[in-house]
Amino acid sequence: MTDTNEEFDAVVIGAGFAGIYMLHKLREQGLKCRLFEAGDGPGGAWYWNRYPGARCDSESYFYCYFFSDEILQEWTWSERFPAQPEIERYLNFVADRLDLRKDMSFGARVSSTVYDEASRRWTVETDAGHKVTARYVVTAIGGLTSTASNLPNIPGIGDYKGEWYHTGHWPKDGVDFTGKRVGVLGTGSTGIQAVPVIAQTAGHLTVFQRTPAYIMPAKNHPLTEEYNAEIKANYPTIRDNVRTHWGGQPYDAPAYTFAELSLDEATRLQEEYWNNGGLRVIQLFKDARTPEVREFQEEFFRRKVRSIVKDPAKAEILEPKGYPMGAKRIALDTNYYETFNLPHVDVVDVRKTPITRITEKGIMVGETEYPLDIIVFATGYDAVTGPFRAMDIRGRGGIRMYDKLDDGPRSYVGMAFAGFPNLLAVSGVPASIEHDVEWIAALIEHAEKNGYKAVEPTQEAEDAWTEETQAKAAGSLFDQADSWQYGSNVPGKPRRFLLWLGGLNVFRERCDEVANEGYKGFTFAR
Ligand code: N01
Repeated sequence: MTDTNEEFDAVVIGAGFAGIYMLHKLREQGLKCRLFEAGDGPGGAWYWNRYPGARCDSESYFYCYFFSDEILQEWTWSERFPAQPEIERYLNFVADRLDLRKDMSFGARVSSTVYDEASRRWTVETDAGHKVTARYVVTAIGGLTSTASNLPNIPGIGDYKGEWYHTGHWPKDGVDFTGKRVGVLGTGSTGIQAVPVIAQTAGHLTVFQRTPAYIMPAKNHPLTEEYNAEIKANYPTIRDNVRTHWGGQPYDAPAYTFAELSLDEATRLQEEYWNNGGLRVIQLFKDARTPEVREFQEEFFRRKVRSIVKDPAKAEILEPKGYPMGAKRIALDTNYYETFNLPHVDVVDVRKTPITRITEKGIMVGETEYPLDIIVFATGYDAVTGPFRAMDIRGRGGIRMYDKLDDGPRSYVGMAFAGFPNLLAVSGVPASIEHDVEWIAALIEHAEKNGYKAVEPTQEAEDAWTEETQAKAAGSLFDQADSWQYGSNVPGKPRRFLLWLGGLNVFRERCDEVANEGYKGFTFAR
C-alpha cells in the first residue's frame, strides 16, 4: 500500500521498542497515525542486529514493556538474557496483540521529512515511494542504528575481494562460516557476543582487538516455570523499582562496603558475584567509585582472564587495561575468553601494531597480511546524532538537522529541538523509552486539548539542557576513555557526550517538572 498524499495526524518513524509503543499510545489518543519502518517487520535494532550470538545483556524480566499488565502476563521469556530471535518474536507479539500492523508500512525507509510553516505540517517521504503529510513526526530511530553503522575508514577497504558484513545489518539468511578464514574487527559488546559463535564453525578465526573490554560472564540460563510465575506475580514491584532506579534496573543497592572488609572477604564476595553473572558482578560495593575498589576489581578481572585463557601471550592481549573500568561500556559474554583456548582462534593486538590497510585478500597489520575469506565489522555506530543526520530533516526556514547536529547532540530534554516544531524523538532502552513515549504523548495531548498547532522548545531551553548534559559527563569516568558515548569512535566527530548521565530517575523528575510547570521551555502556537 502506498499512502501517497495521505494526511495523518502523526507519523512515527521506526518499529522498534520505541515506535511500537508510540504508535499505540498516539492511536489510543485518537490520532490518525502511520508508522514507517525500513525493515520488513517490527524489531528495530532487534530486527537488524541478527548477527551470531546477538543477545540482550539486560535480564529479560525487565527488558520489556511495563505499560500493559496483559502483555506482562501473557508473554513468557525463556532465558535470563534473551537472544535476538526471542526479542524479535516478542516485539512481533506486541505489535499483533495491539493490532498495530494495519498502521505500519514496512520496507519503507524515511528519506526526508520537511516542515512547511504555512500549513504547519511535515511532509514525509520514504524510499519506497510514500509521500504523506502529518502534523507531528515522532522519530523512534534509536541511537545505535543500521543507517549509521560505523565502517572504519581504513585505507584499501574498497579493495577487499572477500565477503564482508557489518553486524548492524546482518543478512536475514545468515552467513555460512563453515571452514572459512574469518576476521572479526571490533571487540565491544557486539564482537564479544559474535566471536564464540563464529568460532564454532569457522576454519580459522582472527580477532583484531584495539581496546580490551572489561567483560563479565553472563551466566545465561533457561528460566523455569516457577521463576517466571514468581516474576509475573511481582511485576508491580519490579515496575516501580525500574522507574526509581538510577539506571532503570530493578536491582537492590550494593550491599557491602569494601573499606570495611578484609581482602579475603572482598575477594570471596567478588567471586560469588562473578559466579552469579550479569552486570551485577560489579555492583556489590557501596564505595565502588573509590580508587581502592576500582583497583581491586580491575585486578580481579585481569586475574580471571589469566586463569581462563591458557596461552599467556593471548591472555596478555585480552586483559583489560589502559583505561579505568566503567569508562567504556562493560560487556557480558558467554565463553568469550574460553574461545581463545581453541587452536584455530587467535587475537591480534592492533593497538600495539596498527592495521595499515585492507588488501584484496585480507587485513594488513604492520607488515603482516592476514588472508581472510570473510571480514566481520563489529565496529559499532555513529551513535545518537548519526541516525538523525542520515535522514534529510528540515525544520523552520529550511534549517537542516544535519547541520544542527554537526557540533554534537543538541536537544531539549532529549526529545525536542528548537527550530523543529512538532518533531519529537524517542530513543534509548525500554525503561527510558516507556517514559519518553508517555511524556511525548502527554505533550501532544496538551497541545491538542488547547488547540495549539505547533509546539517547539525555545533556543534558550535547548542551549541550557545541552550544556547541562555535557557538564554531567565532564569529569565522569566516561571522560577518561574514547568511546561511542563520546563520539570518539567516528573520525572527525566532535567529542561531545551523547547521553544523559544524570540518572533515569532524575531524568523522570526533570521531565515531570517541565510538564507540571506548563511545559516550561516550550512555546506553543495556534
Ligand atoms: O560497538 P562499540 P558495538 N580499528 O562501538 C572497534 C549496544 N549493544 O557494536 O574500543 C580497530 O562498542 C572498537 O575499538 P575501540 C551497547 O550499548 C547492546 O560492540 O574504539 N578497531 C571497539 O572494540 C554497545 O555499547 C547489546 O578501540 C576499531 C569496536 O570496534 C553498543 O551497542 C549488545 C576501529 C566497536 O565497539 C555498541 O556496541 C551489543 C578501527 N578503525 C551491543 N573502529 C545488548 O545487549 C572501531 N573499532 C543490548
